[in-house]
Amino acid sequence: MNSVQSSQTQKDDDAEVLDALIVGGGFNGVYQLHRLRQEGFKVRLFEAGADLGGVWYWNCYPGARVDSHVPIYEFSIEELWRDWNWTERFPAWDELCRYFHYVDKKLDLSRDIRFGTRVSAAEFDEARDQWVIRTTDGTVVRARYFILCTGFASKPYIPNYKGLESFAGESFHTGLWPQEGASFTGKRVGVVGTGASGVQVVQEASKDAAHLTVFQRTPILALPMQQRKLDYPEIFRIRRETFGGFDILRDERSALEVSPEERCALYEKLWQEGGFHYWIGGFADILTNEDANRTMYDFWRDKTRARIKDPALADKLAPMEPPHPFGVKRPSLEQWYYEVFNQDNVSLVDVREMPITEIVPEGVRTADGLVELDMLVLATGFDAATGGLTQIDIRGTGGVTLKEKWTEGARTYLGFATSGFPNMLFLYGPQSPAGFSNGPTSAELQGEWVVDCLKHMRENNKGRIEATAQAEEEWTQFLSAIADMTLFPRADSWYMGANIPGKPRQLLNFPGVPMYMDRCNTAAAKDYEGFVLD
Ligand code: N01
Repeated sequence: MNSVQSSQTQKDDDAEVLDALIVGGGFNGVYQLHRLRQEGFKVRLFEAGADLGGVWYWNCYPGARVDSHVPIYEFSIEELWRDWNWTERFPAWDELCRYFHYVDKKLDLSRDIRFGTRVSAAEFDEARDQWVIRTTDGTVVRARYFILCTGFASKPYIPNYKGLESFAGESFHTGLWPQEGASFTGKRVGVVGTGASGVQVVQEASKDAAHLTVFQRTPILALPMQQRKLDYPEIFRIRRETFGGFDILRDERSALEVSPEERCALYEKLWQEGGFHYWIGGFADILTNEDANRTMYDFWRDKTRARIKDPALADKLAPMEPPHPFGVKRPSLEQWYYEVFNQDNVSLVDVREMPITEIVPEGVRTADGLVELDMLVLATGFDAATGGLTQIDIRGTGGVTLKEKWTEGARTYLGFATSGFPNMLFLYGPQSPAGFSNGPTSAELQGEWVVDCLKHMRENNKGRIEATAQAEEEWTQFLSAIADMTLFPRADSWYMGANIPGKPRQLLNFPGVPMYMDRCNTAAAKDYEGFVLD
């Protein structure tokens, strides 16, 4: 061992030893910190941002607001909801950040949080059954458990456009928006991408931009927001029992077994309820039967086209034939998105017809010519589900990195753990409900499972827990079989990993919170079946 290595080892040996180190200060990380501390564990949270909020800290672009309604989108801890009132049913990012401040104060979280601290690497020390965790500022800590709450969208995806760095104006990805803000007023603004982020930016930029150009590859099948009264305790009860952890119950019949009039009546009712009711509250076979799905697409299409004046634009935004089945790519919620395209200061570029060939200092060049811009917004999404984990240099037993292990696709057991990486648990990660579940619902349900697991380990004097390769293989095959029963593989979405060039195609989320939790709780009740405990 040379002197550099030996001083490194010395430093690691001297590092503070925690029961658990949590990475990420969004809903999952906050819940873990609160609950593990309550249970007497010595725990600390590292957050790369300067504040709490997770995605709500980073995605502070104009118009960013949650599209899961409150109070579904908050903690169900009575001490918290009793004294908190939202101003809007779908709160904006800044109100969500205020909510996190409120939670911080009530639960006294910050004393165990280090902000501005990005975890860059972690290595499992087999001799001690501990993780050695390093941050970009040189901090080293040791922890028995390494709990990753990095969220599904902490690694922005920026397309590899030729000349992107040469652009002379302002250029931002929605997930890395400047904290000090940026204004659209009087500028020629280009927005690439029409997912949930793109829809929200487009709506805001359309108000003040001198001109707004929307570069669309796939039309978003966006749904209207509406308002409604709140009954907190009843809503919290129902959300534990529904498919996506919301308070929306679906109609258990097939869309094809009812008359067209009855079908339309339900669709109209869901439409008027607003939010995700139209997506989640429909008939039982919408996501599995193409003919049933088509009835839902057609209703959406006709409603949406009626709002767009120019028939050529209507063909682009709400085509007569579906670009993919309805709801297998995440719908977004919108307020005046379709009316934006009736304005004189807005134009649409279909990048399937007119691909972006390069970015130049003056703007974006397509096959059709130059679109001059002062600001370029990349609403191009995230390396979802896996990117937040694999961007950290995590080395398990045998020195293999998580990124290497998942080269052919994510492999987990119960969406919590992966073999070869003992004592590492991740929440809202791949092969868990994550993207199919309301965030706070998952944070609490998955969160309690992790808390119980760590308590079980402590009570039974165990120091090491690891998923078996066999359990992981079975879970992966189980999820793949579920995917094959649905229409999800029919869209190129981040649900399938298909938004990132070269990323393996697989269903990255587990559909159905109750079935998922049932599996997790059953494994726990059988002394953590599928894991080896030492
Ligand atoms: O990202 P996305 P997002 N050239 O991946 C396009 C949550 N969220 O940030 O569809 C041209 O959905 C891409 O085109 P296509 C929510 O779960 C929630 O919008 O792949 N275009 C697509 O239009 C959401 O689902 C909220 O053909 C390119 C867009 O960029 C998730 O985060 C708000 C391109 C990316 O859409 C991600 O949403 C915001 C290229 N090279 C986000 N590459 C709320 O709660 C990509 N695109 C409201």
